[in-house]
Amino acid sequence: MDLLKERFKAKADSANIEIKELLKEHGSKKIGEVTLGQAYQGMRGITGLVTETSLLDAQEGIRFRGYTIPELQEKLPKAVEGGQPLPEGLFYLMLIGELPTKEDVELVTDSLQRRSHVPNHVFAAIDALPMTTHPMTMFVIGVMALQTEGEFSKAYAKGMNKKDYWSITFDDTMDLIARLPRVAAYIYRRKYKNNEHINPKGLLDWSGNLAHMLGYDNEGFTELMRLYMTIHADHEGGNVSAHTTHLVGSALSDPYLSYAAGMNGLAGPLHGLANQEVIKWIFEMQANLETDLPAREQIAKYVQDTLNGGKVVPGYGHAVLRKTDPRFTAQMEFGKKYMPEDKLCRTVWNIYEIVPPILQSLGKIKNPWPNVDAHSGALLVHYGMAEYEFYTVLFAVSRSLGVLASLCWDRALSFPLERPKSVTTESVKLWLEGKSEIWD
Ligand code: CMX
Repeated sequence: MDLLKERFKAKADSANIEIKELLKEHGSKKIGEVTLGQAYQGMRGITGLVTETSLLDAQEGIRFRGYTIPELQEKLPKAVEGGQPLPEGLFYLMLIGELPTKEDVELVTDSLQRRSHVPNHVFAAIDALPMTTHPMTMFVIGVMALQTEGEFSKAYAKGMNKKDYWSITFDDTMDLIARLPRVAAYIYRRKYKNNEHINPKGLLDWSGNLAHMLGYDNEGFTELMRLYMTIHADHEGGNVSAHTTHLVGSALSDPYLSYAAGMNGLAGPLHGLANQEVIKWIFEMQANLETDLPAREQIAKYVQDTLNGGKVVPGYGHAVLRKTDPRFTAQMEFGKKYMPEDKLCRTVWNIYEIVPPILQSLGKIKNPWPNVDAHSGALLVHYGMAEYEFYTVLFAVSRSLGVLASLCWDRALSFPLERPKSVTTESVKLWLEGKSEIWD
């Protein structure tokens, strides 16, 4: 068994004992009550999931195994002195629960390098799609084509013992994460770079190789990819992509099927697709106003027009967060360090000053502050990647780290099939009229 897998097994064994004890003593304690409003309105505020890899605080933002993003930037091993953390280190932290050393990170990188081969039929499946196909559709189809390489479904068909679920999930997870940069880069080069593909460089780190295969072999973009892949990886368990991966995985669908399902959710405009919507919206604003640096009053009017058109301001608001997203702040700091004069970044910073008070004045928005998607596109455009329909694919590659580390934990902790209760409005009315009991 490889060292990473051995360490994971040891952590999972002790967690299993601890959780068993915890449930024996406290399993019947209530952690909340559910209102009718919550059942109808997106289940906000209902605590009903366990996700070990990260925890979101509405005021403070995300913590990965207890560490904030600035702490990760300080403590995780880096490829460049004083640079951005290697996302392999964050994956190690989410999986094992301990900060990795440089050697631990190398363990992850080596394992991903060894597992990164993508068979030709995956490229053929993507090539079969019209060029006009959205990159996220190509990506999910690429992942589904890769499922032929998965071992979990094959082992299940042969009658695998449930004791072994965690082990094969772990192997599939590592293989899948290793292969995603190649699939993503293939889609990018096919759709936007005349089908001219770039071979992987086997000895590069996971994000370095992604930057290389995309065709952006410069230090700034590579460092941006390391930051990008780190901060988009996980956002606790209730968001659409994480929750869907977990839900589908609970049916013992393998990691390929579960992750593909989650990424179909990431492809929605209220979730991960918001990163493309932000840049599209800003490009349209620039074209409309015929300037690449709109004045504050012009931005305010454009925001008002967007709202009057019955549309959301993309990149603003959040279902849980109630302050500026620290993932936005980390990207703003990157921008201020590497491209302080960039006009698109300056526009993003101006929008940050103008949008929150306007949204606040509407009186209905719970969080007028920017989320992760408000900034990411501007940094990519700076390095020449202006093809915004591709952005959600980058988000998806990063998100694999969190949702698949979580899926390993789901199997290691033997989490059962997820199946909450639903009701009909008819049954709600009968219950309100006292004509039926509360549902069991
Ligand atoms: N622009 C305009 N209106 C907004 C808004 C925004 N950015 N954010 C919220 N609202 C509106 C809602 O649409 C809702 O309106 P109605 O009552 O008319 O339906 C009202 O304000 C209350 O919404 P809320 O409780 O504050 O927010 P939700 O939890 O329902 O929704 C989110 C959260 C993210 C879907 C929403 O803020 C939004 O649509 N934002 C823009 C899209 C976006 O940036 N998504 C990315 C989120 C991060 C990610 O997952 O990647």
